[in-house]
Amino acid sequence: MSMFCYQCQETAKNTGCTVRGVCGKSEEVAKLQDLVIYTIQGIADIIVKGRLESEKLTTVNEKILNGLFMTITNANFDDKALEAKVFELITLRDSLIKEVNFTNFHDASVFNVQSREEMLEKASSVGVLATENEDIRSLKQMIIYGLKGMAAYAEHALNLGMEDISIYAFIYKALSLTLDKNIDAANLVSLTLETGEYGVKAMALLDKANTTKYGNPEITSVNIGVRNNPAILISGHDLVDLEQLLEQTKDSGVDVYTHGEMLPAHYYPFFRKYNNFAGNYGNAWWKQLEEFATFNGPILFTTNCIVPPRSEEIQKRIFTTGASGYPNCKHIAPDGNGKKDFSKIIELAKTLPAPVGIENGVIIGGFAHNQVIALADKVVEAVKSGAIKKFFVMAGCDGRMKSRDYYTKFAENLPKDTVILTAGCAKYRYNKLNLGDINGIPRVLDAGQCNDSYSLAVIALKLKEVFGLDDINKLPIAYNIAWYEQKAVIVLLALLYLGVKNIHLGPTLPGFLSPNVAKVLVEKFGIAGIGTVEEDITDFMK
Ligand code: SF4
Ligand code: SF3
Repeated sequence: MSMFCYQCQETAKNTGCTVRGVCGKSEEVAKLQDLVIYTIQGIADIIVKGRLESEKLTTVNEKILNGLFMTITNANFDDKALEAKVFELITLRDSLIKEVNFTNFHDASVFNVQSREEMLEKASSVGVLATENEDIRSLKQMIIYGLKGMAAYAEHALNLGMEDISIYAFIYKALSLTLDKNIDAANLVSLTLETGEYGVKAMALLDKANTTKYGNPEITSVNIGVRNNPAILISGHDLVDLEQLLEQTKDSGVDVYTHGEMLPAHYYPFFRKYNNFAGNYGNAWWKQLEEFATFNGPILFTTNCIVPPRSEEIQKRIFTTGASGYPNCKHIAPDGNGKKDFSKIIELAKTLPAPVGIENGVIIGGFAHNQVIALADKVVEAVKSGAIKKFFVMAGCDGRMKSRDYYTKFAENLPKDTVILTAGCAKYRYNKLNLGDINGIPRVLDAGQCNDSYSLAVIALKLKEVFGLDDINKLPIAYNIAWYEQKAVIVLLALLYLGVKNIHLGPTLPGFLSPNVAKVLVEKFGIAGIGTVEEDITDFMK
């Protein structure tokens, strides 16, 4: 076996990618990512055992978040960037060692490598399969995947100047425990729930950072057609990158369109002041190969999800920034003040034709917590009168598996007196269907990006309060969540921490769940997979 990765929903045979990732990740990249994680675990162990205080570790905190983020599915395929990351982390680690006064270091805190070859060799013995017991491996990896998602959200918040030191301290504690060979399953189960608790904190922090800077999302119609100007497509989740791109393009004659998870940026009042902010182009990440061909202009990836481009022509138009990366694509790093120079992208855009339209019309969104709570009277009234029988939380990710047609059919076949609450790129499975409204409330309420699943939890907690219930599970809300990558893992753990039961998770249950760990999730939390649309709707509506 040359590599092993089972962190995402599309893992080969739902057991693990062992030769090459279904995502396109090479063996080399998979191993370098394993080593990034191992080095980060070693740093965390030094911090915890050396009792170093997270608030004094500004650079370390930032570099750890970024390193974890680089290993999220479809974020970074750039072997050179990952190799450089390992060297950077080792240098950082060695300087931390000098600050502590204990000596019995874990191998992860002291191993050394001088070259790519040595990195690959080291990675072979420290990856996922280094933990032999499959239940312990399953729990440790679930925690690490949750931490990757948490780190992504914390990095976006940090880019907006907001942080919560307790999140960093937790990340270090949890990573250090994942190195512990003697930790038992019971302790790992409680650490999993604690990961969910900090997941809520990270999402709340990011929500605060986004809304403080950009205002509260409001009901918005987003154009999905095109204009006649040359244009740049911005993908991923980082709103600061979008702000900088809009500032730098505002008088250039170049339009900016959002793609994938950047769509919800249109819901923030702040971005509407830019006349060149033209609309949203395309769908969820996995359709990018065809959509980038017709877009014509440059594409800026701020985070996942990148699909390896098939033609050199498209590859030349792809730029990356932040934790994302792709070999031979220009990566734009910030200067010392966090400012990114996008002039190369803008210059390239000016030489290329305007996008070819692939759709027409609008998408309605902007139903984050503040907007929904503003409509609370209407919503409560509709529930009390029986006009709304049930809400379906269908947040999460989209993906390329054929079986995800389920979510479109599920949305189409839901009774007309139900409302879908969504967030994340999962929405593209049904956000262009004409599902109508209930007394003026649209039947698909999009809160935003995957991290805005936090909004859905806030809405649920508000409804619980309004209806005077003692248990969130007594609300007429069902959870049918689609997952793909590790941000969905932290969203799931956050929901479990908040006490939400009977979540259905699909299109397949995670391959990283061992049979025993899956059993715990089923018995303790009522987690279930999906069946047929008809059976599931009947079951949910009972
Ligand atoms: Fe396979 Fe997913 Fe890992 Fe890629 S990220 S190698 S598809 S499990
Ligand atoms: Fe989508 Fe990649 Fe997860 Fe942020 S863009 S939800 S998959």
